Amino acid sequence: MADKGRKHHRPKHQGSKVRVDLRRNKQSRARQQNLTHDLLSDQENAADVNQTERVTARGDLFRRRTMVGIRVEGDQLLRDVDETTCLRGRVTSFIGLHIIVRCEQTGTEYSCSVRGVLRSLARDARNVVVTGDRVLFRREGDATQGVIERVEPRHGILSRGSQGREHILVANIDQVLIVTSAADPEFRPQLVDRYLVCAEERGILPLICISKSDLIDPTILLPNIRAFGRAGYTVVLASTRTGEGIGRLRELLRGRQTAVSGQSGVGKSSLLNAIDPELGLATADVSDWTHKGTHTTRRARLVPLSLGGWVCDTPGIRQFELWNVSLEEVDGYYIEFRPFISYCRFPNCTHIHEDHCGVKMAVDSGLIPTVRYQSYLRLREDDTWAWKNPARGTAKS
Ligand SMILES: Nc1nc2c(ncn2[C@@H]2O[C@H](COP(=O)(O)OP(=O)(O)O)[C@@H](O)[C@H]2O)c(=O)[nH]1
Ligand SMILES: [Mg+2]
Ligand SMILES: [Zn+2]
Repeated sequence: MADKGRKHHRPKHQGSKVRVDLRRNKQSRARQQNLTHDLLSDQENAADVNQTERVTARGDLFRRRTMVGIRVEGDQLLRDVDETTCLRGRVTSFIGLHIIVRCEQTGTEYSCSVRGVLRSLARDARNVVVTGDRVLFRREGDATQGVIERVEPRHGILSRGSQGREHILVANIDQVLIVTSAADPEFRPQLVDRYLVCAEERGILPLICISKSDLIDPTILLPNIRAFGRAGYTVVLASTRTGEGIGRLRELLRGRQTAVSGQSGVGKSSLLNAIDPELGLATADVSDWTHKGTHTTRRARLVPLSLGGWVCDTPGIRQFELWNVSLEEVDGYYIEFRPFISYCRFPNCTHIHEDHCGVKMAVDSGLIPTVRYQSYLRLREDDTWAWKNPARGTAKS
């Protein structure tokens, strides 16, 4: 599905005039009925048109039209808008049908809708505007209302697969703070490894925080801390009770865009409150546990730090998956395996049962920490994981 959408939206040539195939309004409306977040402010710009209709082999009806004022950046189509009449802002959250945009200049929050034409330009109707987007918007309606006119190109995307399609949780993230508690809930280094694989695949810098350090004698964690450290990862032992590591985390988060990942109850919100007391995030039981087990899709929320930068601490982020990683390529995301993979005799070596395996030799000689190799084996065996599998249609090109 994602492939198809992209193909049909590929422009025919670059420049200010671009031939684009647009989903027909009717079709996208039908889809939007299930997507409460999609606003139906669908007044298409009928002005810049020159359109024909065309039916694809699959029977989908597309309008083909020449759009004026569209340029191509990366794989996105950008609208030219008059920037002097627009404000710049960041999408911080979604409340019901409204997109909350925080103005970059003033810090004021606006409740926005989306200019209809943006839906047609988006590669995927589900990700027209997402949390973390940098947007140009125009004030319209009362003092705190606006319309999003353009979404700037994204980087640092965290997403998860849903019914075989990409669902973007948050965009424009620099780093992921992976939090696991030393105890209560029990220390789970394999979970950290999974988040590491996801971050590596996305090209987002991972930082590891072992929280609640006050609950244990840290020497018992040394093998794991050493393993992460040797792979080149930053590891911070922290406690909101003793204050250990809080200053360090503050420096790591200052001025950056950070998504916070980790199981419920490991102390993510408490850590963020310790880093920036002005945040006043809800902690413990209430906010997290009441929603556990229910299937309400809670959208990500982005919060500005008083020290500069933004953080995203939401349940959805904790579930981002390896949906775009295939079983065969996961070894490449255990970054300390990389130098040894070239010594494997078989190019498709799984590093499990093969002879002459560079990875296993490195494990035997202590060059790759055993804890990381064991976690690799467990990750490969886990069939609950949503591996990329073209046959099931979860692949993304
Ligand atoms: N012992 C100890 N408990 C903590 C620490 N930080 C948070 N907690 C407790 O852990 C529980 C979960 O914290 P919370 O921040 O809501 O976790 P979140 O679900 O990851 O956001 C709360 O009861 C906190 O009081 C810590 O450093 N040490
Ligand atoms: Mg929390
Ligand atoms: Zn091998």
